[in-house]
Amino acid sequence: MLSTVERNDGVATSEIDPFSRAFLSDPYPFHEQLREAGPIVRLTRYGVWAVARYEQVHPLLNNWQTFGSGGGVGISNFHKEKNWRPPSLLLETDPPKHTQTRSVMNRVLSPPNLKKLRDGFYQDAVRLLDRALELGSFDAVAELAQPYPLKVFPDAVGLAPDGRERLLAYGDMVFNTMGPKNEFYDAAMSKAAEVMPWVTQRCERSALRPGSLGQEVYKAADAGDVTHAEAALLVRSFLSAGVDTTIYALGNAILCFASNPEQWQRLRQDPTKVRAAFEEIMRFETPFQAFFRTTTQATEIAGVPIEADEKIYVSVGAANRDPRKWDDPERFDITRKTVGHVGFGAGIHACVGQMIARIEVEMMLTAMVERVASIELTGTPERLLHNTLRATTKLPVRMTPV
Ligand code: QZP
Repeated sequence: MLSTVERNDGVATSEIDPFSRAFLSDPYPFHEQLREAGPIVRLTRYGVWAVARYEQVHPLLNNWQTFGSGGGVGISNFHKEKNWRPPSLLLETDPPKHTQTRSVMNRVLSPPNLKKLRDGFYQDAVRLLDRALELGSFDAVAELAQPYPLKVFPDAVGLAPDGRERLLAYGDMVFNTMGPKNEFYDAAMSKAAEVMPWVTQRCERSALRPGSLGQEVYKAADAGDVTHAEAALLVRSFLSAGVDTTIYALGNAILCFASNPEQWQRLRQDPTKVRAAFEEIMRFETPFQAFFRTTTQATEIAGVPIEADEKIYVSVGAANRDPRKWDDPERFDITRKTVGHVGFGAGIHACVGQMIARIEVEMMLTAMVERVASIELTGTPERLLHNTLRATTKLPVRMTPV
């Protein structure tokens, strides 16, 4: 039994290991223990701090001055240990550099640029869904959740069709290495030698289709907003951030509806709720569950003194189910008010791709609402064990056409 105890200075400590198999296979009881232990908890297993209550998570994300990203957003501290890849100019960077790169990405991902993608996304969703519906019973991960983002997103970025399965291996590296050097970390990195040269090559300007989002980043470099070398790294951010996250969000979406059939019927009765439903999915089954910040100076949280250059585990997954913030948080309810959920983060690092993610999921859910009368599970879903992502790897369902 893991213990959560108070130190003699009144600070809560816990032996919980957020990267253990037990935690990752069912995080929610552990989230509760972390939230209940106190507003900030020392994780003795790793010598890091943890916040899991909404009341601490949200303001922390809005204070980049004290809770920096330049030390990396995984458990390893880039100030003390070199990372396996050059740091991201967005995710793992603080202002003023971050302000510059973020404004380039904001412009590339502007509403008019994204609007152009909607119809194509919808058509790809319909094509994949119609094929799946012919099967009747199928694995919703293999038929929908995985192939759809893997098609539409790299298309939008401007990648050629070949070799895209490497993006999955790459995403696995990016996200599993935010955890400690455990079995998941090692398994992900075993593919590095094969994958990294490919990723680097695909970020080059010459590899990107004219008119694509990737080319837009290089145009910003032509305009002098970033260097051409930085543009390549910003394209890498697309490939790092935009594949696994949406695949798993979509898998979680289908799982939520398969397990809550009355919610699917509600959505069918009012298809204008597709957007709202996705926000509830992001709250209820947050795909990217937790990340770290590094203190840039000595500070305090809820009266607990924290030294400079300390790692803090920030559980957005736990904050999104904090009963102090949400009524009946364990209930999946597409009609609830989800404003304030931290599934896309918050503050200056809030997901820059959230609008494209929303369009992807919205187009698939819309195609489904039009075509699918009911969704039932025909077997037990298989959960992914992963250092930072919560997802399903197998989702056997039957979808009955309207
Ligand atoms: C991953 C990068 C959920 C986020 C941590 C996803 C993410 C965002 C950016 C990058 C990677 O810039 O490499």
